[in-house]
Amino acid sequence: ADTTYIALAGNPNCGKTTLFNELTGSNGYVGNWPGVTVEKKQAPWKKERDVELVDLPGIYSLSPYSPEEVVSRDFLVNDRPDAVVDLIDVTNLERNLYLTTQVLEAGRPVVVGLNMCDLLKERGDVIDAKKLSSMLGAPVVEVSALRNRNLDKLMRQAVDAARGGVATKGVRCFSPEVESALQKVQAIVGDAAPAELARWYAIKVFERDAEAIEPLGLSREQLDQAEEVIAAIEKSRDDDAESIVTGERYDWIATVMDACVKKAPKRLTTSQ
Ligand code: GDP
Ligand code: K
Ligand code: MG
Repeated sequence: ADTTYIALAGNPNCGKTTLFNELTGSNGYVGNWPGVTVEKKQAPWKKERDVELVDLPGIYSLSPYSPEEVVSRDFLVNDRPDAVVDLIDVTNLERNLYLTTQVLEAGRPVVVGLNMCDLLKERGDVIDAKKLSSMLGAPVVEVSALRNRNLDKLMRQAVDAARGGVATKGVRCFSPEVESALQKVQAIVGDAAPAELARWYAIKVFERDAEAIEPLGLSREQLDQAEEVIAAIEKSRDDDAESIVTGERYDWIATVMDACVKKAPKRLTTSQ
């Protein structure tokens, strides 16, 4: 049978190495990603040897500002794993979701693992995983990599998603004004971008991410038309396009936090 490739993505310290070692028995191939001194780890899932896990570098974003970010997005967008497990440290949910909103746009089937759920219990915080799943448009599995909880379930869902081959859509996290600009840019890019990556590339063009859009080989005319759309919204917002995108992602994440997280009431402690 063909090998099924599943990438593990997540912020630094979200527990990716713990998960990778637990799933693979940790005796996999370790080397560097081509051209950079960023560690690459790859090994089969110990329960199904034809499922290959690729541990991506820990990152906060898929922008091009560090070798780790470039390696991760090149792998997602160009090498195209069959599915992605996006691992989230649930005790830092708000910060971790920033990367998640971008991973969901990369045109691959995504399953979200909510890691460190054992710590959540201690704190008394409650996450509505069903609601979170519906807002993200992707399956969400509550796990603990350290305590080996629900890891088979996470992998089962990832393998199913990989073999189903249906790319996750990406969330509608932008305001109507920005959304309409993105639609215009997407139309300008047209079939220069593969269908599964149409939205990904529309956002990258909007952000003027030259490195990301280079493979599209857009014409001068297409770039000028896009620039007109981008400049108009920058003028109306008095902000640059990249900051607008970042700001709206965080605004959307705030609504997700409101809808999905119930904090434990703060206990008053008395000193004695
Ligand atoms: P990475 O940077 O994403 O590779 O994260 P690591 O796997 O190195 O984990 C970071 C820290 O979180 C380590 O101290 C792990 O033991 C701890 N950790 C990982 N998963 C869990 C979990 O499910 N629960 C708890 N409580 N700690 C975890
Ligand atoms: K670490
Ligand atoms: Mg690690």
